[in-house]
Amino acid sequence: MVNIKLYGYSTSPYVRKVGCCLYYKKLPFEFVPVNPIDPKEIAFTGQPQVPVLQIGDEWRTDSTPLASWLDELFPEKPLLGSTQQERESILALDSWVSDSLILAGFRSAHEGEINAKFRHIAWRLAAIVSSQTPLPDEIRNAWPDLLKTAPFIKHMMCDVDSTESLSEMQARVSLQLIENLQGGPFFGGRKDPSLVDFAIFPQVVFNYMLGMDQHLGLTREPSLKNWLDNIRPFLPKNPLLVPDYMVVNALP
Ligand SMILES: N[C@@H](CCC(=O)N[C@@H](CS)C(=O)NCC(=O)O)C(=O)O
Repeated sequence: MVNIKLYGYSTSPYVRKVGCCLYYKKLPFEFVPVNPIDPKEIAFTGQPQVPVLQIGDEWRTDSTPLASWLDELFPEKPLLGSTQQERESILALDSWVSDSLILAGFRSAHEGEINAKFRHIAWRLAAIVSSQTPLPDEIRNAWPDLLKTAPFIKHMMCDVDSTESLSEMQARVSLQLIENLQGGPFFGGRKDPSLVDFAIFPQVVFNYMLGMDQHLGLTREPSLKNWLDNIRPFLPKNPLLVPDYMVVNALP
């Protein structure tokens, strides 16, 4: 079996997405934690973005093209379906995940008021990063402000539709999440999991499992609760690329 390494930080939704794709395909891989402040672990790539996936001697970036690369090399359990039509509808939903679901998460980090809850989440994120790439105390302490000023998050904000408020966006995303399930059992009404499920899953459970949200809001909606039950058998108990001791809430 060829050597597979996934470089990244577990606080990145895109890194977790690729991790879940690898788990689904049952491909053994090494997760190499990257320090987001000083990403020396990926210096060999000459660029700062994670995830980086290395298969044998070749490395590539960008989660969706990475999923496509995995399908080319390991066609069993396809992430992008088996026909051109399936591929197109999976890619359309995957774009929604990036442009709406994930973007809304970054937007709340960027626009959210720096109150006690915001600091709690930010410091917890810093603790998660530090558990794998130790950070100096002053950096951990400054994490709430660093989230506000991170250049890549600022850059992502260029894609936000400023005529829609953050709370309107969050409400829209929650409704579209249910719509896009299309009755399940997997996203897009598919009978098998796809890239879309693995882009969504680690995003919607992360804050709950890592102790940043008290409730897993998702499970209040019966169709999403069913989906969670459908997808879980395809993944390990902790597919979030964090050490087990950082997981404080198991899924119900
Ligand atoms: N389109 C990329 C986005 C990846 C991305 O935005 N990664 C962020 C972490 S969540 C990153 O590496 N930011 C640091 C930087 O760009 O300097 C993907 O799908 O993989």
